[in-house]
Amino acid sequence: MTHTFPHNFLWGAATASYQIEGAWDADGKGESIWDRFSHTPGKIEDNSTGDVACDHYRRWREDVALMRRLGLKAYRFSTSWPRVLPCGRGRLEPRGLDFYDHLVDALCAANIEPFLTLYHWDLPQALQDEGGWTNRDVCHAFADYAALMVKRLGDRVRYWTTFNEPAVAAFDGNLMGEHAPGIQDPRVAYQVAHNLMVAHGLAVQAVRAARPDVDAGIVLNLWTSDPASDSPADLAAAELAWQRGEALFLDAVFKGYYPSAVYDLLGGAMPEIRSGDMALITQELDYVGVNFYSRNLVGAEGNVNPVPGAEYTEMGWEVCAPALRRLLNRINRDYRLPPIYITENGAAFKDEVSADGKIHDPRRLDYLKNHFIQTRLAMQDGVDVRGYFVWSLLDNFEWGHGYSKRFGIVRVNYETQERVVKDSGEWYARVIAANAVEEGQP
Ligand code: IFM
Repeated sequence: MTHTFPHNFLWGAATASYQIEGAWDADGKGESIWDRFSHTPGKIEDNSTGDVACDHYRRWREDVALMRRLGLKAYRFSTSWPRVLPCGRGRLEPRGLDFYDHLVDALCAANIEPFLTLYHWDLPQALQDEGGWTNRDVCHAFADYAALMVKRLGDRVRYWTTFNEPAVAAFDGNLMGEHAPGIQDPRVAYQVAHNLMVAHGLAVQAVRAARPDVDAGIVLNLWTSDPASDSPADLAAAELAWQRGEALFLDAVFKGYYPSAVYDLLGGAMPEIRSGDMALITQELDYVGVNFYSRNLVGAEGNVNPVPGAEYTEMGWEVCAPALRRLLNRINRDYRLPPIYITENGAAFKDEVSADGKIHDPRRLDYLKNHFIQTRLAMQDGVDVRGYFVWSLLDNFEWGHGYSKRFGIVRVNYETQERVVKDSGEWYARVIAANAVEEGQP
């Protein structure tokens, strides 16, 4: 069976600045919290850093040529705040801004729609030193940075995402301490979560004030919480997990309040919410990005893990494509949403380079194929999905896991920086060319 997509469906691939750029201190770039964190011994699984990563800062021309060869219609990337504003505010580094300017020009010349994210976790360290996202001044600094970027690039970049995955920035970084800045404090984490929302609202306003003609949105990472059984206890546990996790950000952005389950959880430890904050947070958006990887199977006794018989990726995440269709239908039912883009979806598997020099990665190919199909089915259910970005264009620095997890549809040899398109990448190019996915064999 063939699943054909609408003619203007935006097929793309995604990356993020710290994960691919390298050049961590080149051309006047300031230190980010991820530079500081990865340079701290013991923080990254394989003791690596993003100092060089995929050397994209120097190889961007080659990378855009690769995107063109794959036929990508869009490229989602993030800009590094400290590359442009080394201290987060004040002195501008023109070489940093020029880098993004040239990248955007090259994308436009290649007919690839730039889809820009302003914050994919690399906060300037200078701002962390002022309290990071717990400090409301940082929210205003972010809005100023957003305005600066949109003034320079808004004539060519239509899509402006404020934040990538605020949940991960807030909780992995400030509750679990597994991401930069490595804090483990629930009070800090929830204040960061709220302040990220405030910064989102301020940035949307700043982007619109600078250029009313661009599209503004946010990207959320969403997992379904599927009940382990139909028992009332499991159903309630699954719903509670959804309310405390996903609904925390969805309700704030699209309804203008936090779920009561979050108030129940935190009680007197709720973050400081100033008058007017919730109205600020719930700005009309032009799109919402959904990053989807897996689901949680939730029971009253805890999560079911591993799920018997299920397949898992190298991240330890269950492969469950039908959950994506359920997720899209649920958010479509519960919220008045703008158009949706799947802004990330993909899988880390152990890749091997075969004797023929190729990377045969059937599991990644199948993963993508099944998620494309589930998305198309959700669209037929009535969900307005406009595009899809595979995570990731390139193998890259997978945060606390370093280079040990490979998500790319293009392999990166970190010794030589050679790029080799994997089978999944070649297949994706065919999907884009056909604007359709064939069920069954590739
Ligand atoms: O690599 C990350 C990305 O930066 C944000 N979303 C999830 C990906 C895989 O973990």
